[in-house]
Amino acid sequence: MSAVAPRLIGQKQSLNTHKAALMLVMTGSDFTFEPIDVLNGAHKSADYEALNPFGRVPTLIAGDLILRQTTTILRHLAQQTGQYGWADDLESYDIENWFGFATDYLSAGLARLRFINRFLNGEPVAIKDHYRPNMLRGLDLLDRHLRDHEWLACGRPTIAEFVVHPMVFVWPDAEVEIADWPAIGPWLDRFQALPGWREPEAMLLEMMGAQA
Ligand SMILES: N[C@@H](CCC(=O)N[C@@H](CS)C(=O)NCC(=O)O)C(=O)O
Repeated sequence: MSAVAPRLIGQKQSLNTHKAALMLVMTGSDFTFEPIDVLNGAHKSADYEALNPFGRVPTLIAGDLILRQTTTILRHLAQQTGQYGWADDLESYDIENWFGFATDYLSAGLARLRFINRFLNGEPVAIKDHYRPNMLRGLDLLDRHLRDHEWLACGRPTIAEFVVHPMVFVWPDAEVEIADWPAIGPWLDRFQALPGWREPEAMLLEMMGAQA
């Protein structure tokens, strides 16, 4: 890690920002949070795109290194801190399955419904109807895995949890009742019991206040 604390640029309601921020906090990493107003398009400004041409959040600046994808940030922090990472190639493949799962079933599922409900007043309903079956299938898959696994990959908490947990944690905004998937709630609780876990949005809001 560089001498200057890494800078996390992101947005307090962004689930990808939550993933990176939790990894920083739960590995005990020093960092500063720089909020950017995604809801008003600040992530498409020339200044931000000079840092991150993909025009999305988060971005982590660690010394000379600029990391522009959430999973890259998580991998980097796992390697830097020796926490929540993988021991060999097989373990890293195990973890990567869950990165794919999150893209396939949560980005195109629970996170989509949450976004529409939280930021677009629940409309268009047709889009929610389109994504709902994929969300339900994703929760079924997750529940099935967790019935006989304590953690997603490697038999211990890894960066797979940091990708998947923040996206499932927002289930109350996605018109589901998580108790319908009996193995998921206990896994949410297990992750939330790990040292340093905080409710991510409240934590970022608090950091914004403390830095203001
Ligand atoms: N592939 C990127 C995706 C990041 C992403 O989609 N971030 C959302 C917020 S959670 C965003 O920036 N949305 C703004 C937009 O799509 O314009 C990553 O994994 O970091």
